[in-house]
Amino acid sequence: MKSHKIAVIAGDGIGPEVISEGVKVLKAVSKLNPEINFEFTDFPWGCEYYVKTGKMIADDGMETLKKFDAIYLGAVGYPGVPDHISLWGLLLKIRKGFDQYINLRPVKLLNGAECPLKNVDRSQIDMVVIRENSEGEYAGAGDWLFKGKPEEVVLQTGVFSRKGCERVIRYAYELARKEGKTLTSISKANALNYSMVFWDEVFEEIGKEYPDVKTYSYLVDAACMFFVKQPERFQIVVTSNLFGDIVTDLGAAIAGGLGLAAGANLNPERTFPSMFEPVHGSAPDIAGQGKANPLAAIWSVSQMLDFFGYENWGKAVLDAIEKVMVEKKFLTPDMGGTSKTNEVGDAVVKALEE
Ligand code: GGG
Repeated sequence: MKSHKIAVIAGDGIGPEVISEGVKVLKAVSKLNPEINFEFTDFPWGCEYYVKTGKMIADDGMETLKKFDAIYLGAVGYPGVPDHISLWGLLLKIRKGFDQYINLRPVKLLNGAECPLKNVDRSQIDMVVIRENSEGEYAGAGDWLFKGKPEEVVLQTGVFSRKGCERVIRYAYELARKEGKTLTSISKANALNYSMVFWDEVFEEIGKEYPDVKTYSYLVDAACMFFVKQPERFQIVVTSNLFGDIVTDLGAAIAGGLGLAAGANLNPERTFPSMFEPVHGSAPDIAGQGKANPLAAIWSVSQMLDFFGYENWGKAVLDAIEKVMVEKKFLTPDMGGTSKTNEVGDAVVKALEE
């Protein structure tokens, strides 16, 4: 029997509500296949912990997390704690500290999901966005000069290293080759005349090693338009940290909403644990009311199963999500239903068992 140690950081707001449904699904997978076992350890880190201790994560938190096979994270952010403190203190600290340089975000319109777009072939909204997850505009490089003075200047530097660009772009080419899909790079080289010119050059250079992969390159503004007007143009997408964050929210909007947007933060070399999380934040306005949609958190469990090599179970979980959505008996209010978070989780488990 193979046992996987999962560190659970439910975090803030709706995080604990959605994460407990994902844990429920993992336990169901283990029950259905006793060859797979998960050991869960909960950690209380997040904004409440910050309010009590002045830290988002314990001093030895990263050392502790290193011993796990995966991290399952809910959400960070709560009123009273500035967002940049909560993001940098936990989420970005883990992504960077564990070199999770791939952020894999599927944009796939499942059957049963609402799509706001008219006249599109639903089956054509099926892409995977690979967001560079370790540097770019999220490198934390910058300065705040002459604070409070009339000549005040703030700098936020985008960091694009050769190593950082090459590894994410190569990962994207490999995935496109493996899946026999097209690869689209999203950048903005006309305006960002250093970083994005470099990105485009690396994309082209690496492309020479993959003559079998059909490629496209879009400016981010044009890409946003095509996400909405012709999403069928995109299959595998690779882009920078900031653009990836933005286009995947747009992707969520065309694929059923943020309640269905899942994300995996991968360290492909497996030197460090990878982290799985719903894309959405802590939604404090609905926290504690059982209204939160757990499907994004459950979809990220499917990604975790894929990463562990249990692709058949990853697919089974995704199929179970889709079944629940098609049946429409157990859905949260954001999807037009009246069910509670835990009822949707129970319905996914039931669909998985059928
Ligand atoms: N589910 C994790 C979470 O709370 N995400 C909120 C967020 O703002 N994330 C920014 C990012 O993914 O870079």
